[in-house]
Amino acid sequence: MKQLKETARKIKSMEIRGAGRIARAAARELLEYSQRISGDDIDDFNKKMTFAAEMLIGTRPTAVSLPNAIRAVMRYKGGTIDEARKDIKKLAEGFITGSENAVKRIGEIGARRIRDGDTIMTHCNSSAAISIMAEAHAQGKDISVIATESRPRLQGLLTISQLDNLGIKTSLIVDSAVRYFMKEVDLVVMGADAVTVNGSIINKIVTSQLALAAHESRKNVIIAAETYKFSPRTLLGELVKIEERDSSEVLGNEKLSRLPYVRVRNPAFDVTTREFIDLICTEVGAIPPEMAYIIIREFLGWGIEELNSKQGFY
Ligand code: RUB
Repeated sequence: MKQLKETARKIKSMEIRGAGRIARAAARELLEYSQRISGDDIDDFNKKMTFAAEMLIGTRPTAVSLPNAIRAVMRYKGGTIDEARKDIKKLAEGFITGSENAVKRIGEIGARRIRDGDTIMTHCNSSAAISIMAEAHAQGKDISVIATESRPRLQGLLTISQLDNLGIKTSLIVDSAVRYFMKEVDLVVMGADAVTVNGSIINKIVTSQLALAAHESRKNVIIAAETYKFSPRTLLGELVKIEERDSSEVLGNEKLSRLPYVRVRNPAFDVTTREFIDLICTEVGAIPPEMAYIIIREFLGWGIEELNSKQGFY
């Protein structure tokens, strides 16, 4: 329980962050938790697994990769605890390896869209988006990157240090400079926390402004997103919840307490509609956003019947 709570805390506080990493951490935690459950009553074991799954799902509401990963593991079967543990291990390890391979494959597919000499703009810190840039660079293409700071948590600093380690020339800009620099950009590459059935993508706040500025300048926007970032529940008409984080991330609590009439709003993500997205690069291919439904149906294995049955974890 202590380790389960600690993993949940790390995801909530963003010590573990980025939609892919969150998903892999949750799958790993469920696997390890299943090994630690004591007793020999399978019903009790299942109840404890459900409790753990719910605790992890509650940590961050926007990254759909999290419930998708948890659901992939919670599909386990087994009449005994031993069988259940074995199945959980297989499913969790399968998810983690599949996820790591997906990020690599997205790099290979996405790099084909990058030409020698391109300047790429990116936002926040996305492993899938960086995989594309890293692969293009590894292929010998001379690329440079303009990376946003990504207020308020400054994930852009992670991006510039990862790109720097790879030897990729990078400029850091404040978020509000995205339109100013758009004229120097050849294409935009960003990640996603969620993709909806109608092909909208949800990613770090500012993504939609950046995509709008790119659209205005006729620059292509490529979204790097593994298939488990697609949201099955949007098939039922649900909207992806946008996480609003603590105001202290924007302005320290101390400053705020001196301004009693001020309220700070801190949405962590925003929605970019499909008309501003050229391509979603997944591990099963580069698709137009209009094809999101096919991914949910064919590759995530979700049917409307199963969703309606309200079984499992969403
Ligand atoms: C991270 C973020 C990333 C996506 C995709 O937000 O918006 O672009 O999660 O990342 P936060 P990846 O820092 O709030 O988690 O491609 O690594 O899954």
